[in-house]
Amino acid sequence: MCGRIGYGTLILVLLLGACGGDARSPELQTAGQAESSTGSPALPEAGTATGNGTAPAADTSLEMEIDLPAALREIAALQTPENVDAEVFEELKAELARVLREQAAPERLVAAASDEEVFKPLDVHLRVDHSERRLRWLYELPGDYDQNGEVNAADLVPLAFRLGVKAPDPGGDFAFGSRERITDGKRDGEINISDVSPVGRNFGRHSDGFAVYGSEDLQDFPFDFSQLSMAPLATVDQQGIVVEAGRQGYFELELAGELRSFYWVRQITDGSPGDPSFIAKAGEVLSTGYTRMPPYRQRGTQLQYDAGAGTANWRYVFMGDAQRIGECNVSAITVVGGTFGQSKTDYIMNGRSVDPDCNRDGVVDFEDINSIALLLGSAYDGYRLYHAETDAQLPDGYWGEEKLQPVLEVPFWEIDPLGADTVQYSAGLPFTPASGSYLYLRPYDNSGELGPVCEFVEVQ
Ligand SMILES: [Ca+2]
Ligand SMILES: [Ca+2]
Ligand SMILES: [Ca+2]
Repeated sequence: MCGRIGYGTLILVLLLGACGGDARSPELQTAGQAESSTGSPALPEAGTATGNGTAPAADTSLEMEIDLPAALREIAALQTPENVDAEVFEELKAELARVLREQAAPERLVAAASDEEVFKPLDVHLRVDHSERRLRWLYELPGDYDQNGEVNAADLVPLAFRLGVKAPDPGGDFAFGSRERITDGKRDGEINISDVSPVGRNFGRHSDGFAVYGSEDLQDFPFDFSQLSMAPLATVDQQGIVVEAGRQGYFELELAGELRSFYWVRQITDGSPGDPSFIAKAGEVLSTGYTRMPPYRQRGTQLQYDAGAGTANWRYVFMGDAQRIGECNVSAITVVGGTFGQSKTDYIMNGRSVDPDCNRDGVVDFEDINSIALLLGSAYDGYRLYHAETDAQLPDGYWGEEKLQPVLEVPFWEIDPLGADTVQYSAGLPFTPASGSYLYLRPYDNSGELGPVCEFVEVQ
């Protein structure tokens, strides 16, 4: 649990991306609830793989029964692939047999419990594209080097082909989406005999697929990894994997219905859903094309039309921009650290208006760090104000393509957040909007990106 923390911990957790990212969570009982509340396909019953319905996910891997003689026969029967040195391949086979034998010894189980090679939640590089209504993420099951959804002796073959390959940066990692990333099971930037170990540790494990979750409310994400999760929007079968030659496999889901700000997935292995992935960011999975614009709706602007003054008024809202500087960067945590444990949204710090309650739950705490981690690197340059005469002119949903021309464009820096504890915009409208028409704001970026609509407001 997070609880009270020191400032140094704040930084560490920010870098990890989520509070308690390594925590194990006995969430297996969520499956039945998910089914009853939405009618979504049920996750498989808990504990079917191990007969232990309450064990945390990490422990189930240790309790998985391996038929050692059968596994050793399978390894022995494995033929040396073409173009692989027979001696080297025998060495890999011997190493796998050794890892499995060692693992089968009961006294090794305790040591293995803390072993990093055992299955744990992975960065599946989840990416969302709202305009194309598409969610994409990468496949990985440690030890499943041939990406067929099962860890077994045959996974030595792709390992043998890539022995000796090193990541471009010494000590660095292989790139997301590369086949080498999958094969470097130990995640040390080099493919070598020690990468046999994840095959042994996870021998016999299956990936059944993924459960996909989405919400408009960041509070629904189980940041402490111990809460029961909400019902999945969809489940994606392992058979849906797309594997292109020489690449890490990926999954793609077409997003049906109303789009959400926040998406995450959980891998289902041997009938049990694992910990949630990181929340989806914008951009493509298989390229580096990221957008600066946060893909999450920035709600709570309290946009209003003041008929007497002829102005549109709203407050600046950018979750994660605790400093109110138009972008979310690492120094935002200084604001959270400086107001930690307090319970309002707006503060004056060093004479400036700041906004440390990044997740809008009325208290400044650890979860606000998660919001900052989520939005790190995003920025926008200001707001565009739009006017729709009828609801038929409104964009389709909050992420809909914009067909109207903006009425106003208000750069962020037009308001200096000095002093006032809430950053308020007030902009004169060049016309009088009719009663029953609509006003709405969208954040924009000078590179041409337009963010999701904050809210639609009907003129009274
Ligand atoms: Ca495999
Ligand atoms: Ca390695
Ligand atoms: Ca908060």
